[in-house]
Amino acid sequence: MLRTLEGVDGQHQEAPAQDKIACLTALERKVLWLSTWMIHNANHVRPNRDGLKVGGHQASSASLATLMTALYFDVLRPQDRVAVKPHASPVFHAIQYLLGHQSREKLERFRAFGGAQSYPSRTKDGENVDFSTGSVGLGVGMTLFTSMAQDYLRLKQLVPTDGPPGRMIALAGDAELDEGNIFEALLEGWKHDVRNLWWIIDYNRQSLDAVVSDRLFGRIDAMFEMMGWRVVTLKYGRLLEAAFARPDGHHLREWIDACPNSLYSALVYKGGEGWREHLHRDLNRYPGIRAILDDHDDAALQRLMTNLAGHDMESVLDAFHAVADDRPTCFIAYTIKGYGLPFAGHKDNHAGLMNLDQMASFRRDMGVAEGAEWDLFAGLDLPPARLSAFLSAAPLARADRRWHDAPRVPVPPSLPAPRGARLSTQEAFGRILGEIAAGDSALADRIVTTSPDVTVSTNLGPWVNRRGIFDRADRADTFREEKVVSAQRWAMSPQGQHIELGIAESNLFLQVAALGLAGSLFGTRLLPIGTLYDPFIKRGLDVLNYACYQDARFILVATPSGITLAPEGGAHQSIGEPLIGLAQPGLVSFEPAYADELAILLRWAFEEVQRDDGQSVYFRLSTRPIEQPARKIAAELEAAIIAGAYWLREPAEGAELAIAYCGAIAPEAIAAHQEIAEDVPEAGLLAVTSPDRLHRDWQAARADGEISIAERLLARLRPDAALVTVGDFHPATLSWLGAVAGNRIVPMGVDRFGQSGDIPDLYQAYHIDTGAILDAAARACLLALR
Ligand SMILES: Cc1ncc(C[n+]2csc(CCOP(=O)(O)OP(=O)(O)O)c2C)c(N)n1
Ligand SMILES: [Mg+2]
Repeated sequence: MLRTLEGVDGQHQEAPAQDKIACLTALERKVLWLSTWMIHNANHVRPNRDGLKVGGHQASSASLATLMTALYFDVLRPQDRVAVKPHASPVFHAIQYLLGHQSREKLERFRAFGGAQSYPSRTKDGENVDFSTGSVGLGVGMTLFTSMAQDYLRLKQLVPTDGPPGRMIALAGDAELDEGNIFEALLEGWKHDVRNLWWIIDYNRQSLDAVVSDRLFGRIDAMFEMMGWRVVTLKYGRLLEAAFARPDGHHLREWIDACPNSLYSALVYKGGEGWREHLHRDLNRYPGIRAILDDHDDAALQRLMTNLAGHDMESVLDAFHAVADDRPTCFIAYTIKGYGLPFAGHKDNHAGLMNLDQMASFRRDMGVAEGAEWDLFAGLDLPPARLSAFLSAAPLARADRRWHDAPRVPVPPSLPAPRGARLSTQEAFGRILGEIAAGDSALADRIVTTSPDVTVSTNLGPWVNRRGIFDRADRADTFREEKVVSAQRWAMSPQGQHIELGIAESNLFLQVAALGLAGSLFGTRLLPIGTLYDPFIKRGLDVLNYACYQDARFILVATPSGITLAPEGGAHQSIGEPLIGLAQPGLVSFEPAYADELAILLRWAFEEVQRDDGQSVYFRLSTRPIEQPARKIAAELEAAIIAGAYWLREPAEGAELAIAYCGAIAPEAIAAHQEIAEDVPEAGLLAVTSPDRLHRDWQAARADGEISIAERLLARLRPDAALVTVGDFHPATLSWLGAVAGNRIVPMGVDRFGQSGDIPDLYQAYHIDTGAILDAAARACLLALR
């Protein structure tokens, strides 16, 4: 329902100069044309080789043409960062083209291989994209966590603070607000007193399938206000406001305010005649309304009735320029989906494309001659020189590069491997980070940790105790002040290096993504480490994918994991996560068994996340303390640990059996191997630290016609030797090893979950204990002998 919401609480600036309005209005027309044409060209002009619809969103783009024109050509400053509604990508590309930052060729290849992307992408479109978008809701949340990252850097003086901070801006579809992650972010932002954040909601009251619920949206402004935000509603444009000011005009306002979203949309589609019929029926008793109807022909009446503020350049500029402080601000901008296009307001317009006839008449209206479709200023009623001068004066046109090159953070040649006869990898992680925290290296200063309420239980305690918790304000540790004994020191200050989040894994992944882009966005690298329980990776999986897709760099520590967490119980067990680690592009995963391996891998990870062609790194760690090998690791072994596998017990040349294990199950594999060695002394024991690295290397080597690491390792075995693979994960994680050299594979692992118990009981129940490994090996060997 077009009900009236609370308006802006700041004062309006002086009306912007008429010249500016004239230029922006002309450019808005061009943006609408180019975005519409770009989609039309891709669907109807470019040859189609596979018969698939190319698509693009003409209606969703038209909805944002005014708001984005105002932002990009006038309001944005170089330090501002924007997440664009994914399906307004054509508008974004058109604007970059007008600013001279995008080529015509890429526009002509919109949605083609190597062309401008369907949804703005940092990795494919490059430099001008601040945040990738695509999965609705995530770009919006991303701006909030990037604002926190900006605060983190500025409060520590890690970036220059002489200039004003950037505003983190999201252009959101109204139906994006159905995504829960937005509200998770909103609550977290309130806790952290987030600033410099604008969420601009394209309130066209339509989603993909439907018209947005009137009742629901009526609550949205109250929700933002409850979280301390300013809500600015851009509802009626200048024409409508003028009509409301006429005699009886308030009846027209009340009529529109009470008009259900669905009826308003339908009438927008029907046009002047439809409005006239309804207004005549409902308001004919008011002479003032009759006068308004008489003064407007059908076209003028349509223009009047669709004059919402989100399409009124002056209203938009006034609203944006009126906000001068850093309070987070939500702009609810009333718009029309498909504004200016023939299917405006039609409920089925989301994926609708203009047909050839519609395009021909739109082209005539726009005054664009055939062959002049890509011209910057064709069909506009201002001289090209004036528009060109206006464009080059826009802050974003004058800006240098939008991405920063940030110097790398030096990483020491080795990290201290924790000592101890029995250790878990989780404890080792805590102790390694604790040691780093105690030193004063550059590395220590740039690490920032974050966790969704599992800081202590993932062993970040030693780090946090030394480096403190981040907050915009100094806050004492009350328990400590009251002399209540606790192992945790939780004082908060701007100097703290741990960001404590509430329980929401989506937020964790957005936060590490934002911190992991700090180098590019703000010019100073941070090395984020996020910790969580392994099973809850799935809770934030799309967000993890989103973070990787835009090549944010971070380290993930997932612990506890598997069924090895034992008494902790079934609901917290994880099975398929190593397969996620294997399959997720942009993320390399490790599951080491020993503390010395972890020290090597963590050091490598700090380098890897900083390499130009590097990736983020996921460690799957365990809470199970296991006996540690007494060894000194030579360079060759170190390289093998990083590459993904090494022979813990080397097989004799031509051995007929080997066991390959990964992670905390090492003791069972070692015990089984020892027993087997009594009968088959030449049998080998392969320690796998990363199924993922091994697999990728195998794929790459096959493509390049080279010999893979796994192939070289397995070459020690007889060609038809049996290979038993085992880990506390789904058996498919390692079963592919059977295809490397054609070994007879016996993949062991976990494919059910839900029981609690101690490790002996659980390993036995799920058939990954020593006895089960022995049985598998015996069966495999018998088969071999037959
Ligand atoms: C997570 C996710 N689910 C579904 C989609 C498919 N999708 C793309 S746009 C859209 C509707 C969005 O409506 P709204 O945000 O109001 O945008 P409008 O086109 O109206 O501006 C949907 C469901 C998506 N991109 N991401
Ligand atoms: Mg919408």
